[in-house]
Amino acid sequence: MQSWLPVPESASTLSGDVDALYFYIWGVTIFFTLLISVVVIFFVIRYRRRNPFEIPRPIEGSHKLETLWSVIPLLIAITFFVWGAKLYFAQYKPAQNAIEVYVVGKQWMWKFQHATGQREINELHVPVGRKVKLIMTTEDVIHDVFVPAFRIKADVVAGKYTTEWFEATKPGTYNFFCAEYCGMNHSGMRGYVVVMEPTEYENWLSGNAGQTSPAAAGRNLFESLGCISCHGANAEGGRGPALLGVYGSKVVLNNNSSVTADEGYIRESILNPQAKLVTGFGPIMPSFQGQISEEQLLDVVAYIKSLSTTKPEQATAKPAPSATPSTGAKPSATPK
Ligand code: HEC
Ligand SMILES: [Cu+2]
Repeated sequence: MQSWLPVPESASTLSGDVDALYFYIWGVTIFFTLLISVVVIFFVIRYRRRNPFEIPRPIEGSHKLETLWSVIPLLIAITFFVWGAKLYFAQYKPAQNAIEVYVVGKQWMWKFQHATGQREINELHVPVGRKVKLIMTTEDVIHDVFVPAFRIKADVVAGKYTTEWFEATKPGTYNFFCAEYCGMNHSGMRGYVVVMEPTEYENWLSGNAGQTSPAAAGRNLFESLGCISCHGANAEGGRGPALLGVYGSKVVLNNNSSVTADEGYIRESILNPQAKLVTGFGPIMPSFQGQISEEQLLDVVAYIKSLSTTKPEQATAKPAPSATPSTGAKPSATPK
């Protein structure tokens, strides 16, 4: 869209479609506002009382007319709905083959972590022309990730993961806002998405290497929290189910229903293991609620995801050998 239009810059595969729908609704609204205003003014003049003794003749109703002016607006409203629903589904369908970025909001900053280990605060570097999937949560109150130039906006809610994706179409630096009032410094809870050419992005990634990937950090936690005693390859008697390949698979539960093991399911399995029991296993897993921060939880989830090696993205996020001590796992703002 051109800059003379009253919309923010447009820089994602979605933004053109969102604007088109927006201007369609806008156009229809203006058309009918003008039409009705003109007709009202015309009737006021045309049917004005011409002498003080005039008594207006009542007009009989017309079913034909009534039907017409009910059905036409209905059809128009349905076009809004169908078009809007189409866009909604396009945006909320999970992205395939996306670069995954973990996002944790807290009063009052945004923390990002890339699958390759880079951590950033209030700044997110992504390549142009690739889908980027954000897996988001919060350490405290509700926040909301809003990137006007990409036309994406989604709440981040305590106790669960929400996801959204975008594909940037133009290199540049775009505003990133918290769009849910979250306390005193809400207005300062903002940052930038830096969209780079693919080669530039590769340089950025390699220039910021040397940090523990979420999967590697998660592997360390998996050991230090004792998960490995029940879920390890050599856990005695297989006290817990093997986690290899569990991500993305269908898990059969002890009530014979089944769930797809996505990030949300793995999260729940750790914080509230009794909520969904895997068939054939007893309720012996302790809850880790309160023992693990949101960031650590994302690391463990990333580790368990890395145990399914079917997806190309996960190859880069392979856990480091546990003998190598991890360094630099603390979040740090990335120098530009
Ligand atoms: C005392 C043994 C024990 C410990 C310790 C333990 N688990 Fe479990 N875990 C189980 C059992 C048993 C199940 C299956 C029953 C259930 O769903 O709760 C399970 C289920 C799971 C599942 C769901 C697996 C599936 O196939 O759907 C995940 C994920 C998981 N655990 C992760 C962890 C993580 C991460 C830790 C460490 C923070 C951990 N567990 C610690 C015993 C354990
Ligand atoms: Cu906020």
